[in-house]
Amino acid sequence: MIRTGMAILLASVMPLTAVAQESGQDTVLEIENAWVRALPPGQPNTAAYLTLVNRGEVAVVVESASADVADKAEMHTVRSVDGLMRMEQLQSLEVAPGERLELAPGGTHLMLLGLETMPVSGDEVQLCLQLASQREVCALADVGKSRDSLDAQNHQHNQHDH
Ligand SMILES: [Cu+2]
Repeated sequence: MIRTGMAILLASVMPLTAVAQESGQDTVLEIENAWVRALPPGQPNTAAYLTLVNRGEVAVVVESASADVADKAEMHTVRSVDGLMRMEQLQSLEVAPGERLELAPGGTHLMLLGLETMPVSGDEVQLCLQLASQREVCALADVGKSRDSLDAQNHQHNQHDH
């Protein structure tokens, strides 16, 4: 009898929990300006950059990343060690409420490791971030040699449309 009671209680509680997560804090993490650097063909790894925007009221923690073109993606930052710039893997990345966190060349980035083939300009790469809350946020990243070259391309496209 007690077990039956428990089962009914759980069944009635679980849907409520699911709804609370749906409208929860993590749907407010947005990815902007995602791009992947096109390196010469044959290189096994490259880097991806993006801006994370937390539009919520609580901190969002990114625990891992993935990309559809790479075996794995790591979060890296660049630190100066004895005058040399070294890449260092980050276990997590926290975005404070209201914060815009820019991952850009020379600083924090996503490292795409074990590429099947190097993406080329014009390709799109899907990047996904796995959050501490078990949610995942994904975005399509443009591929180019630099952010400037991508902006120039987009500008040309816009002019062409007119
Ligand atoms: Cu790196």
